[in-house]
Amino acid sequence: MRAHVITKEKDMSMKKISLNEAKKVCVVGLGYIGLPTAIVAAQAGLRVVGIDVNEEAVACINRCCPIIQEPEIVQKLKTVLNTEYFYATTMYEPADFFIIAVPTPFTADKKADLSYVFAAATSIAGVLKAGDTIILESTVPVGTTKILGQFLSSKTGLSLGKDFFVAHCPERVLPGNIFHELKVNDRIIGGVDRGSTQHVAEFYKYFVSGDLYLTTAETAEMAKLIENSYRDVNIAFAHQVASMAQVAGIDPYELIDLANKHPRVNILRPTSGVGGHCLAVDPYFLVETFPAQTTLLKEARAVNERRPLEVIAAIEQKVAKWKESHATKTCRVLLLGATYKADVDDVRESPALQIARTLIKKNEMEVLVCEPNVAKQALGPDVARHAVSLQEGVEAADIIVCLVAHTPFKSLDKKLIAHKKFIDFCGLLHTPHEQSISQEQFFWAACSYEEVAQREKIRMAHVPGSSAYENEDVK
Ligand code: SAJ
Repeated sequence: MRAHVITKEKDMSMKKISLNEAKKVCVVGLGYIGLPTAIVAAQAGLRVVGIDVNEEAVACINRCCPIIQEPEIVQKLKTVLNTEYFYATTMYEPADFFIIAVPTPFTADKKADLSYVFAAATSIAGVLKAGDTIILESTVPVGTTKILGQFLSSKTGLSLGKDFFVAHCPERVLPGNIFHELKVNDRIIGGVDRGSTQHVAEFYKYFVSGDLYLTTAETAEMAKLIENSYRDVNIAFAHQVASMAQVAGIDPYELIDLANKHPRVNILRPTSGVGGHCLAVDPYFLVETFPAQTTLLKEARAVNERRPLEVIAAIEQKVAKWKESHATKTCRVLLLGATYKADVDDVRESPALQIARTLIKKNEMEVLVCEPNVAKQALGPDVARHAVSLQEGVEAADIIVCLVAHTPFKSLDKKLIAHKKFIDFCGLLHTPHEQSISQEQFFWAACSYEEVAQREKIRMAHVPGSSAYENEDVK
């Protein structure tokens, strides 16, 4: 059955509604998704109440100093704050629509933690009335939306699908571009029944210019999970390509760029690991529900979780090699980047931060950390002590390790780095400015000629008839 699509008339300006006829919306969870969604809905003329259990976060929002960082969020919040269209509170209120955008992390044994979702549902049940609609935007295991509807029905005595409506509408915005993508990205809307799907489609018409794809709740839940799982598997492949390239003494970024010249190949980029609260979490929701059908997802997660350990081992190997010719000195290693990915300020589940913490704890080298997007206090006390500016770090470092490809790192001062050794784990140097780094300065990606020659000898030692094969000393 193909999803029904509602395509907005391209010239359709946002529905202008007068305040007294405007629908009221409670957005529960004022985080990376909830707060921008609340602001965009208020800007579209809906009466929005932002709800969060964190009193400090609520107070900060009402003072127009939100605790989440997203470009333009302060300016956009200012347009709706202290108007009839938006305020934040910890108290639930009756409304026509309730959007649940609370965290859905996983537990220590990698099971979905839905406690925040059902805590929100319990509070909503206290104010729910006939005619209301609940939209679950949090990423959840398949089947959760229907369970949520049944839970609310049992709590209120209202009839699901008749007295109130429930649908799942997964968010798919990229941190750093949320305000734009919230409005233009296509939406998948999956209700517990057709009526619920329609009610929610009507809601998103207020501010979504992208197409609205109507489907079932289970299909919408699963679409979100496979989107991020698809990405996680492809990144795992890129990381295994990088591991093979390291053994072969090949620059993984040049290798992948060349392979991607094929019109139907698009290998993603090896980095220091997969972080954030999406790709590192969502595949486990599928593994939990479909254990027999997710062996590939499990292995991809294992590859991506091993990546930071592989990076640490490679750094330690290069530092040991450096020490061979600097016996009396302590090697000073500058780590470039600590966030979970380039050009964000989010360190949640950050592989780069994990690498920094581990190297500092092992104390086999002097670790310096340069993270321009995050105040050093946010790196944690163990790492903050090692935080330096880019200039300080590059001047002091013996080896520079590229962990996160932040844009400011791409214009390293040629004079400053002329005699520095580099190890690149994020492709930072493999962009147009790479001419500033000489081939000899690559400490890892291309390996030294001698290392490659030695590998060649070992490899050929297993080829009968080759000269190396006859030469006993490499067997
Ligand atoms: N990464 C790589 N190599 C790559 C791409 C990414 O190692 O080629 C790493 C990043 O460094 C980062 C992690 O993967 O540590 C996740 O980065 P991301 O940009 O893939 O993911 P998020 O978490 O910032 O946003 C994703 C997006 N999903 C997809 O692109 C399919 C976004 O659209 C989702 O809304 C978001 O997850 C989410 O909320 O689920």
